[in-house]
Amino acid sequence: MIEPFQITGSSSFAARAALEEAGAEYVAVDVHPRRREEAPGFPQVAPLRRVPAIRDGEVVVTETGAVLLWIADRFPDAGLAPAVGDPARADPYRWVMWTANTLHTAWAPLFVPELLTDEDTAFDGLRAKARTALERHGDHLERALAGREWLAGERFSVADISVFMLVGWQHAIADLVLGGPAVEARFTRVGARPGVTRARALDGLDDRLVRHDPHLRGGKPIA
Ligand SMILES: N[C@@H](CCC(=O)N[C@@H](CS)C(=O)NCC(=O)O)C(=O)O
Repeated sequence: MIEPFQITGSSSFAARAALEEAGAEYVAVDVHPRRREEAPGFPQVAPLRRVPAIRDGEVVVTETGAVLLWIADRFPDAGLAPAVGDPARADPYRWVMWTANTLHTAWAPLFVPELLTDEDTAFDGLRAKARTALERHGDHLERALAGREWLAGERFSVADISVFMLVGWQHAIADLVLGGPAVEARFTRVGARPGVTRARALDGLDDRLVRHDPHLRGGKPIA
């Protein structure tokens, strides 16, 4: 049985959305964000204590991009990425890696500047830099998506899931908009997919990916 370790409303949303899109059977293990040691098996599966992480028998996968590509390969009939060896697979590789190393990391100075400096007088400067970077990344996405329905080639793939999540986080920040009409249209298109819709409901997120049950982040009330 596949066990995704998750904190509802966090990066683990992408893993859950991919599992739902794949029609996978799984048992989610809730990790409490402030008591991560308590989730059975989590310290062994995720030495850095980060979500998402997946255990499937002897197989362990961490890192959102790796988890997404692994789910695509584990459930080939779901068509969440072109087959290994298909030239069309280059697009999901490219976008999953870009979201992992660029778009995901760009959020950190905005959400958690305290991880980057102890000088709280520097927080506003870091946040301003992050906004500029995110707007630039949004413009890159807008150009890439212009005239195409999905991010990678002609069809939906796991790359669309990670971008959906990372674009959706903008709704937690006032006056921040990534990209333009093409990014927005694709956000709506991905959000309407049945598996993504189920994952949103399970994580307590609305259609803008805004969380309505912060007290349930670890799947249980946070003390
Ligand atoms: N590079 C990792 C980052 C994952 C990540 O930052 N997860 C957050 C939740 S959104 C987390 O668990 N952070 C705890 C920490 O970094 O100590 C990935 O892409 O999976």
